[in-house]
Amino acid sequence: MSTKRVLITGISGQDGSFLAEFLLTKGYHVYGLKRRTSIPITERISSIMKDIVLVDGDLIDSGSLVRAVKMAKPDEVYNLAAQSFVKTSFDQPELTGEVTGLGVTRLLEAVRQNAPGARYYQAGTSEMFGGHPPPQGDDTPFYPRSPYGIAKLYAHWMTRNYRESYGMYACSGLLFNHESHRRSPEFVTQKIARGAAAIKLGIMKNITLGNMEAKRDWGHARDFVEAMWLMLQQEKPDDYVIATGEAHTVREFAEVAFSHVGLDYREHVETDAVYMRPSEVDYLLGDSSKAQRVLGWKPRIIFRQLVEEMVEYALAHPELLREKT
Ligand code: NAP
Ligand code: F7E
Repeated sequence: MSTKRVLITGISGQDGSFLAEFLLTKGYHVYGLKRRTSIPITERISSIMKDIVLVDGDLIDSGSLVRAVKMAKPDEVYNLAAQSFVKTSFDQPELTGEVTGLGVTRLLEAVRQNAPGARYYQAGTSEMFGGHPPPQGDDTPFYPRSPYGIAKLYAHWMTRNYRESYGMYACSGLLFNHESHRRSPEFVTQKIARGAAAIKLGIMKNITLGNMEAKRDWGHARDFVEAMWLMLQQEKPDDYVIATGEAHTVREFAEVAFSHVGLDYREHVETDAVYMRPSEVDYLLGDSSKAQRVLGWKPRIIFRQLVEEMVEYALAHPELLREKT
């Protein structure tokens, strides 16, 4: 068992909660950065609260990051905090740049000055490839299509720059979409999974979506957080694409989710331009062959199993099914 110490930003989010659970099983002392909210958002980490230490802080507040790094004295830092919803990044581009972009520089600087030997993971994204045709792999040029993708690209280059300038062990994971029953309700997979369950249970009649032809390479968050950890266990720091290598349309996701509960999605899914984006990323399909070769990582859960797991969870938790997204 490890006696390492880790600081996870975004511990209350989907990935942060899975990563914290995973690192606890490996014996890590887990510290999590948690921003202040008027009611605590700790739903995803309620089962591990007694095993972790939460430190108040925010990516827009340098002092709080320095304090968190000094408290945690980390061997590893995983920066998962972000304004992570692409649609919101068009409505709040400045906030997105501040948190998702500049926040990374604040954290890198806090680590460089206070825990320079710590290994650092940056949550990069397939949105950085954005408009480049598939498949997107480690050598694909970047072409972000949203303020979110652009903020993440800045963060990615800052991470590389700290590696090259200061010799920090800093890695970017270029992760394609990954989902789970812990996904926030506004993302399309959760909206569909909960929608299908709610309609099946008679709670709702229809759901309304935007672009149903967009293609995504959807994996499972539990698989993907293991890849983050593997990146920090190598001899040398590097960046890696993480993806399943299988893409499906939003329409196909709806088809599988609704048919799993015996319904025809065509009778229950409407579309409305309000859910369209000013510029769309049409087709993401990742090539993770480098990660498979070097890290020995490969996805265990792929499309159909993921969809069915999300729908089953929603069916078993009707209390979650009244949120409008
Ligand atoms: P998520 O569920 O939205 O979690 C984001 C986390 O960041 C939450 O804990 C949130 O806190 C925290 N946060 C937001 N603003 C903050 C701020 N100003 N200061 C400190 N913390 C802040 O996202 P996720 O799906 O777990 O994704 C984890 C990371 O991977 C993100 O950086 C995301 O952009 C990136 N990523 C995700 C995917 C994906 O498909 N899931 C793919 C590629 C990259 P609250 O709980 O208080 O809101
Ligand atoms: O959209 C389309 C939408 O919001 C997926 C984040 O984790 O992955 C995620 O970003 C697709 C898009 O995820 C609705 O236009 C149709 O084409 O679930 P999403 P995303 O934008 O791919 C990347 C890798 C990240 O890094 C991000 O942090 O679905 N779509 N109708 C819709 N999307 C939403 N949200 N809602 C709809 O009604």
